Amino acid sequence: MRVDIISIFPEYFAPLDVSLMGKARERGILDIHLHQLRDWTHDVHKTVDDTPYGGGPGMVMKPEVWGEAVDAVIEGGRAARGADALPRLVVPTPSGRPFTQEVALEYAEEPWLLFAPARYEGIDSRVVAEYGERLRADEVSIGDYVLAGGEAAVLVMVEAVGRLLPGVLGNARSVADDSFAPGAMANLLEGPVYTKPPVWRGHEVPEVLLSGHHGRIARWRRDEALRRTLDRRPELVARLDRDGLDKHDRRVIEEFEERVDERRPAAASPTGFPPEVHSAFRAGPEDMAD
Ligand code: JAH
Repeated sequence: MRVDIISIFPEYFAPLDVSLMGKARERGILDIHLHQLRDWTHDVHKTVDDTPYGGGPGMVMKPEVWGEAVDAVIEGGRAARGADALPRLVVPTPSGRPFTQEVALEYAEEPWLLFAPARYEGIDSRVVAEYGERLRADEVSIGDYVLAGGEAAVLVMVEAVGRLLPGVLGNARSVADDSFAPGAMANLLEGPVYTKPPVWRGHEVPEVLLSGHHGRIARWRRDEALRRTLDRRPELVARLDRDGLDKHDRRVIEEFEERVDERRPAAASPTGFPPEVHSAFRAGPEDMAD
């Protein structure tokens, strides 16, 4: 996969030389090209921003500079990848569509991504309007908080996508098991994990994990994943596919709700839905040991 990044802080991306992403680049799986946006300015001050139309605080990034930069990077990529090649343009912004594991999997299928992280109050909106007519242009958010610029969001996305590329993770670890990966554990957080020693500072590893009983271990892990998700992300449980829940899952959910009633008597249902909604969670695979 080719990745181009245009930024006024290309040095911000030094972490992409390290660890898994560094290895993927060495091995040619990830072909990252960094560009200094100011290279496409024409004035002595290398100006990239101007005051916002309509007034208000802060500055907005000028469309002409971004337009020349994106055009040039597309031409450069085409010289390497063919005259018909077009990148998918990704602009991080707090007002974007959520970047989720689903989006990461979609981007991992793309041969060429072009990231355009902004500073100040963002890029003149005509830039995404223009490229939206010429290629797929996405405004995406990695979470509901405001950064000082889009660079950190690009680092997050390149790592989330890069680790999904064939050959980046060892065969020992499957991306199918990830929290938020489609499959059996879809929409469940991963539960706790342990390694040696079996007792550390008086804290014991749960007995079942030492039992060697693979069916019971799989069942316990699913129970812990469900309990953790109910506690930390109840809205994910409310969205669970009913066909993915078995009788045992339903018992775990009921027991959790009873304990919530003890601890927080005034608390609403942790899923945010009334009890009758939970009766919708009926029937499902019975393929795990009780
Ligand atoms: C802030 C340009 N979703 C996280 C996120 C993404 C981008 C930005 N902030 C937060 C941002 C300032 C300027 C982009």
